[in-house]
Amino acid sequence: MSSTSDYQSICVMGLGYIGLPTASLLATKGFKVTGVDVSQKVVDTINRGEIHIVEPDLDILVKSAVHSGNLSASLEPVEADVFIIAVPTPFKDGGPDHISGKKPDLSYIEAATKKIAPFVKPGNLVILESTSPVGTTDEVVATILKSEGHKVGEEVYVAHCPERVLPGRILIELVENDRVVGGINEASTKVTVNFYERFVRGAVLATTAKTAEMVKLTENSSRDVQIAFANELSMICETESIDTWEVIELANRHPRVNILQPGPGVGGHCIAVDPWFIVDRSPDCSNLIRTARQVNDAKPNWVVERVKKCAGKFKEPKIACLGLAFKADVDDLRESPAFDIVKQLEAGNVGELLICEPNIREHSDFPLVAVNVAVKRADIVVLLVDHKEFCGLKAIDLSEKVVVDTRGVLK
Ligand code: SAJ
Repeated sequence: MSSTSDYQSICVMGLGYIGLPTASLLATKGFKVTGVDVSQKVVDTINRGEIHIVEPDLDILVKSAVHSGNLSASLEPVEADVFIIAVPTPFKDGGPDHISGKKPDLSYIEAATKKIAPFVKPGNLVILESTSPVGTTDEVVATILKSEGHKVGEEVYVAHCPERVLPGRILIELVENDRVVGGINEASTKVTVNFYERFVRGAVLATTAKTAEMVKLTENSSRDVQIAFANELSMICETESIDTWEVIELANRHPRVNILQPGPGVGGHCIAVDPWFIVDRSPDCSNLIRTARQVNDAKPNWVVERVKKCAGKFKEPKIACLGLAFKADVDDLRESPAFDIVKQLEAGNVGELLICEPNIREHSDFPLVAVNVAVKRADIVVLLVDHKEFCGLKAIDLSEKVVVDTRGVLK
């Protein structure tokens, strides 16, 4: 076993948008990394040096990590110096609860912790990177490890270090961003700070596990509230026939105003999810955070109503829907407002839908059409995602069309 300042082997639980980039980065920095995933397909893909998600430069990194012999994927954990848990924290099934909204599902964290428990040895470090409700590192991870006989805090160190990387810039931000590290005790914090300082160029900031959990939820809730402001503004401006993007651009010329951009809603597995973790634990003090979530969640329906209104002017409307992903230049459809809008238009038989998503090859629910074909055939062009392929559309291509531009890029 290496000493805590010389950890060499890493076991990363979960090979998704955070786990895979983290595992491959560590492997290219010389650590011996085993990435663990529940999907045989994911494991096989990575062991071939290929990837199953879209993220700039990740393909090159994974290929070189696997070919160097420092990264391999597996269905089962192995013994290691450091265990990093990077599994999803979605909602529980069953829909919104009338008091708090939605309840976090911690079963993936529980399962990953139980799975590594037999492989953990004295001197090891267990890090939870998954975004988690306040208390999870202690109440779930440390508690499970204790129940499996580990002397947590004395012999086995446990900490939370929330991931903060932006999809589309993951490989840059994994290294450059400051990191917040909170151990379940001071020894755990210290060991974890030392570990991250070996590969992070940003500052590694020490705090407690609970504070680190709250910091992460605060970051995403703050962004959600600010986007809700922009989305509310866009609905107000529409009723006044004012261009929202011009309003925001001009207002942002004030030295102390910095409004974000409206869109078709807020998607992804982070900003649309994490604020509910705060509301769930503190329902009586989180009115603003809850309301922002509701404003952003209501925006797709507002877009659908606008498209329906436009479609009502045509006998057999053909509607180009540009984009399904939750944001620009990614292939991720999770919690995507664009996807939700297209589904609603389909269910409402609003017209013939010509759906474009240049970042995925095919989708089991819809046939996908090339953007030039869709725009040419369409009466109505609904821009849902500001993918680079759409931003280049020329005014001449759209001159005869009714345009619903939810991102303000087709000026
Ligand atoms: N959006 C807008 N208007 C804006 C900015 C974003 O409508 O002005 C929408 C996007 O289109 C998208 C959603 O918000 O649907 C979220 O996109 P995003 O780019 O704001 O954030 P994510 O979900 O890709 O990543 C966020 C980041 N958090 C913050 O910026 C505070 C990232 O740093 C986190 O690591 C990530 O959540 C996470 O995993 O928690």
